[in-house]
Amino acid sequence: MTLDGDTIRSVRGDEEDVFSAGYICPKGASLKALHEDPDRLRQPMIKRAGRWGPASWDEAFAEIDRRLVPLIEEHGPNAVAVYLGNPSSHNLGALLYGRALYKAIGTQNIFTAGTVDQIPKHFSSGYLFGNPFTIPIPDLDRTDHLLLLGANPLVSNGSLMTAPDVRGRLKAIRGRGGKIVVVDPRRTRTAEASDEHHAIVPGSDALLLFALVNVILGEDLTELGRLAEHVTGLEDLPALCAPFTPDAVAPHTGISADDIRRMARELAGADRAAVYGRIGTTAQMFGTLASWLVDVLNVITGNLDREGGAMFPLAAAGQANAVPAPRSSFVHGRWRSRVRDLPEVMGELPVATLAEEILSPGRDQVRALITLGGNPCLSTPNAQRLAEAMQQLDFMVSIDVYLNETSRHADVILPGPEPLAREHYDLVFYQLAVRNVANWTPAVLETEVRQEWQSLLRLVGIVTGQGPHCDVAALDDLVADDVARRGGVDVALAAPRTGPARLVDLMLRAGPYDISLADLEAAPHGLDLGPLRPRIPDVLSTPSGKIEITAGAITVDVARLAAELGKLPSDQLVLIGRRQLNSNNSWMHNLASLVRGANRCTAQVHPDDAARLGLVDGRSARVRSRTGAITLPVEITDSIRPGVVSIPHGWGHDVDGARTSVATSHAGTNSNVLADDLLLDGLTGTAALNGIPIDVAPA
Ligand SMILES: Nc1nc2c(c(=O)[nH]1)N[C@H]1C(S)=C(S)[C@@H](COP(=O)(O)OP(=O)(O)OC[C@H]3O[C@@H](n4cnc5c(=O)[nH]c(N)nc54)[C@H](O)[C@@H]3O)O[C@H]1N2
Ligand SMILES: Nc1nc2c(c(=O)[nH]1)N[C@H]1C(S)=C(S)[C@@H](COP(=O)(O)OP(=O)(O)OC[C@H]3O[C@@H](n4cnc5c(=O)[nH]c(N)nc54)[C@H](O)[C@@H]3O)O[C@H]1N2
Ligand SMILES: [Mo]
Repeated sequence: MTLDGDTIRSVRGDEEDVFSAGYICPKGASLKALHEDPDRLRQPMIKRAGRWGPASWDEAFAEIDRRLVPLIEEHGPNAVAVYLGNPSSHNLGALLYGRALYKAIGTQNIFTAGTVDQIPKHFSSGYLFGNPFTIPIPDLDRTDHLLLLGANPLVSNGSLMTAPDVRGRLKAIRGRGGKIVVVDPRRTRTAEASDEHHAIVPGSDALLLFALVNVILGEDLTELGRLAEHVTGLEDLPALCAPFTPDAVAPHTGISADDIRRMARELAGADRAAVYGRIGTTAQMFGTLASWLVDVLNVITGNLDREGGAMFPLAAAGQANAVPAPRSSFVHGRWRSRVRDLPEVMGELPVATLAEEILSPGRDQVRALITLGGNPCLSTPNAQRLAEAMQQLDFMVSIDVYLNETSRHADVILPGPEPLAREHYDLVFYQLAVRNVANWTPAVLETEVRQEWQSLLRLVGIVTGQGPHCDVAALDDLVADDVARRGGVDVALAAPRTGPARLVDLMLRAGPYDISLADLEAAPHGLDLGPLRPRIPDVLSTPSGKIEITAGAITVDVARLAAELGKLPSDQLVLIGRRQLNSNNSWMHNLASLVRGANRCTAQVHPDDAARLGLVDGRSARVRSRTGAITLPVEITDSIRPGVVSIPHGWGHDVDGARTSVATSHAGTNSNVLADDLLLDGLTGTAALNGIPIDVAPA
């Protein structure tokens, strides 16, 4: 940041940064525009008699105290639901203090963006390795063979694979003679930059992956290497994969049996290979099985936990598996959603069922909602119904930086500071990074906006009966004591720091490297802690202490997958999503630099489908699913598999009452009106946002 007082002159990447080497994405470069955006909220808002007005912080908290506390007293804690959105995992305040709030409320109704995203991967990791955050990450910089499914990291920049400049890192794989294979219904930018692309039928990844396992076992290509003594349950694998031969799955996946056999042989034959799946493999009907099979392949080819394979990062702070944990079984379903009986996973309930929890009367009905950095009215399935449900709430608070599609339903909005006005440490994403690094970023701008951690603690005070003028510093001390106790360090070591800086300091001191926050402050370009290192067996904490490769909690769903083989391949049109470089889910569309140019919110259709349906490029189509219908421009392209339509999510900003002037004039259409809240991954209830049956006709 080049600053002139509090005016930002320029934003560019830090060439000396140990991880990014100066690479930044267009959204990072837009932080100046975010800073200057007049629509961004800088003070709390209260809605009275349907009209919004600015409020002081004291007024806003008094209003929350007046309306939320009686509701909890009368109806109990489960009457309050919390929705945690994606920005809350990129935000130190929300990450470190959000938990204190929902623990203080004591509600089981915690809904998250994770349940439209990666929960299946946590579930499979929890049962395979013992901890849901023990997630193997492709060792991008050393692998020779990368099989990517349902991921477009050239656009998304890598997810469950934190890696700046993915393009450069993928180029390097090919530069050293390696191979990249992409499995995606669409020929994405990543597919264009790969050696081989297979346009798979949406939702059929688990079938393909099982067939790859089938070939590797059948042709005796299994090579466990040093993993052999650390795996249990392998003997059940042949029977599980028996039905899924290449010939059986070929008509359902759209990939020929010969190609499948060749893919399996090349994967098994590569010196160092990694299999990686992302949202196209998790947010779908067989998300958990696909997530599991990705790692089954990594194990049976001997690539798990080996250099150039799929490895376990060791972050400097917050990594749950940093020290050997007592052996115990991962558990899920400790409670279930009231209306649809869906299981919690990691304490989170599927957001696909939030609307009916609000709309269905009875004990524990959701009457109040707190959103924390989330926009579920654009991001979650059957979005129209959720918006209608929000109208029925007795009270709603949004902790959010805009008055937008979701927060317009709130009664009180509490803004947070922009990224430049808060300190940052990437607590979550270093745990998923392709290299072990640590970096502390101090706030570069002052702000009048209260820090989110302070607002969250004030809410803790309110829901615990201490009132809106509770002692925030004392509550912060309690949180710090808890963090210190769990990390086994003395809280006094971090004095006189307070807030997130104290917690990060304590977590670093409790962490696996001999560093504290002062070391990071002395290294403004970051600390490089080296390439990923093998971590088995210490990283495993299952009951057996081994990789439980055929854990029953996962394989129970195999029969449902096998039933797919008995169905005739269908010619039903299906919808999938796509990410766009200049979008950030739903929320950066209010920055002119990121929405310039042609309308990106188009329905991509294959020329054959367009001809059959009478669709014309650039003209409007009506797209209909069980849950709703939208109208948007058609983009005819042979980059999409016939029978598949792709629409990006996060658009549809032309709603009444939002205060996002730029986004409203580049509105696009909300694809999640079409996403069906009844289509879920069988084990976790994660929404199947890919593979939704639709009809398309000229509008
Ligand atoms: N069809 C379809 N739907 C999808 C997906 C898909 O692939 N296809 N992807 C899913 C995925 S992976 C995800 S993660 C979800 C995301 O779903 P959400 O997390 O619900 O949506 P976002 O757009 O990330 O939410 C951004 C919200 O946070 C606010 N915000 C931004 N910065 C801050 C901040 O610093 N503090 C606070 N308090 N608020 C802030 C924004 O104003 C906005 O309201 O979408 C999901 N929805
Ligand atoms: N620029 C930008 N970057 C982002 C985001 C953003 O909104 N914009 N969002 C961030 C978030 S929250 C996340 S979770 C990550 C997601 O990161 P990625 O998963 O890499 O993101 P996508 O681009 O949605 O890639 C998913 C791919 O899956 C394909 N696909 C759809 N259905 C199927 C299927 O059934 N099988 C297979 N094999 N493929 C399928 C789609 O065509 C698409 O190319 O991106 C993050 N990065
Ligand atoms: Mo996500």
